[in-house]
Amino acid sequence: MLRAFKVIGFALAASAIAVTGWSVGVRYADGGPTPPKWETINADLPPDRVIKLPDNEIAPEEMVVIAANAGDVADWGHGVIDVPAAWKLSKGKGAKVAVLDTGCDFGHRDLKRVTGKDFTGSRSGAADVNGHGTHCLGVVGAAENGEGVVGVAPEAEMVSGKVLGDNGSGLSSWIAAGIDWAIGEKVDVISMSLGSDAPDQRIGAAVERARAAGIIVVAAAGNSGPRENTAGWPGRFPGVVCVGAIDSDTKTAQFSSRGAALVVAAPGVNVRSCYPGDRFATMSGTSMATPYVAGVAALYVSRCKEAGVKWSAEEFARLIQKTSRDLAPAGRDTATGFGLIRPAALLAELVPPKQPDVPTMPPPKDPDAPPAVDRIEIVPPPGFTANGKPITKIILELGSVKP
Ligand SMILES: [Ca+2]
Repeated sequence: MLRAFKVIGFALAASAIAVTGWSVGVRYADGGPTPPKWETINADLPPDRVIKLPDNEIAPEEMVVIAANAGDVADWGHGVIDVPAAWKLSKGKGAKVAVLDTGCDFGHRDLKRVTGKDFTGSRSGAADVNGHGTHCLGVVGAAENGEGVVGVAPEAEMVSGKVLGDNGSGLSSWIAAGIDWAIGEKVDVISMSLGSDAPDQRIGAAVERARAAGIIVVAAAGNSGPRENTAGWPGRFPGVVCVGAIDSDTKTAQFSSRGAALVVAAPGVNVRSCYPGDRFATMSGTSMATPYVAGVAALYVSRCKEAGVKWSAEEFARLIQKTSRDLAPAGRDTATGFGLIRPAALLAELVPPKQPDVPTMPPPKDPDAPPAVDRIEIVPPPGFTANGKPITKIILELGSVKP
């Protein structure tokens, strides 16, 4: 039996498209997780530039124009979970992440280092014509290159497995093949912003192989909330870090799927990231929260490798539990798992505990031991006398005088 998988995101119909010289926005009629709003960014736009929407079911909520001189724009989520604090310890160098999605805009200014492979037989090969994959890759690790946006792990290596077709759907066999490819690529982290409401054996077995290979597998809870027990697979497979979405007020997104499998929550509403055509867009979904956590996993692996600390998916899960900021209701819950991920606190756990600075104490004195003697001979200046006698040599013996 073949089962189709769908990208987790919002398919929205455009109600208005407008372009001005200084702001660009695309508004959609049917809502989404928050009221659509205009993103106004100072941009040197030719006034007649038209931003075309990709013709597929996963549409961005807004196209975003980022000024060429804006530097690396960090999205709101970076602030809420304090990614910059984590960057003091790691930016992902030495870690490798596979994003299994709709492919990548390899020409995107922020994703030039990504390589990829197509498992869908698409006419466009491994390239992303959908937008979803490019967006997720940008969240994981858009380059810190002085322009565009910046991802959570901007120095991590990234590979893109195109396991979903250009319409955002894929067969489970493609997804399983992508997982196996990622294992062969020796990645440290696999990020899957895709899901199904039933477990698929092909994918489940591939996830098991990835876990056996020591890979941290991160997957979206889904966008079927707020009803309980809506989280899907592969997020519900054992050992997978199942991710829910919060908004900029750290409230659980309405759409975020709920379930006992939830492990952690991350920013997933109006997330700004890369988009095909060397563009940028905001999108919402547990799809966006998932690469946030995959990016943190990359920082974790990178930091471990650098510090010579052993790392594992189990230890990563343990650190999530220990360091995440609990969100209401108290304790682990079905909306946010252990709470909001806190990368800096998580990485800080890796530093081996410092040994207290105990001064080196001399061994206790042995009263029967002969006194230590330090002997110093000093030649006095000519004509030096003591008690009227000329002195040619002064001998100091230290420690030899008994009281
Ligand atoms: Ca950038």
